[in-house]
Amino acid sequence: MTVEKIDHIGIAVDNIEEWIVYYRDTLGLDYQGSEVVEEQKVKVAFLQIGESRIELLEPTSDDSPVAKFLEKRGTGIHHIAIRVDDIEAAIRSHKEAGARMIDESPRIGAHNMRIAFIHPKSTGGVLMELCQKPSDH
Ligand code: CMX
Repeated sequence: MTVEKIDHIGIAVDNIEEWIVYYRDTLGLDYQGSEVVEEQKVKVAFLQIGESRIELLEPTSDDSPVAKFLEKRGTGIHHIAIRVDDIEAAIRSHKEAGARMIDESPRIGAHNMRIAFIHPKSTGGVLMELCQKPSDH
């Protein structure tokens, strides 16, 4: 299993359209579009930064994990996504090492990526997402 790169950094915001203006027009990142990820109850916007991306996240309902995060902590870095070439192997090695997986098998996230979250208690306080491109399996 190869760890390829930081795929994206997720930033929780209360109003995605407002924050796209900053990241696209002021910071100058390339805005790649937005989509709703129903299963995760979020709307996401991706902005390219070198070989990585910023993912803005806005909750689509009050019971979204991002709504809970905003309520407790306010806007800010929500998660870091690590791109791997074999997500099943990455999940397996985490479980063997005793890490707490939120997802024990991959789910489908934005851009049809295969994703699995690792609990912040097992990573030093940062919510981590493992992700794999759909074409890699
Ligand atoms: N980063 C760091 N710590 C976090 C966190 C985050 N994003 N979210 C929660 N925590 C911490 C809390 O501060 C809390 O810590 P303490 O116990 O020290 O107070 C602990 O984790 C538990 O938090 P909680 O508020 O009680 O929330 P839950 O246990 O209900 O849920 C979590 C936490 C991480 C399991 C849940 O948010 C989750 O399943 N997240 C993964 C799914 C997700 O976030 N989806 C949206 C992104 C979609 C996408 O990118 O496609």
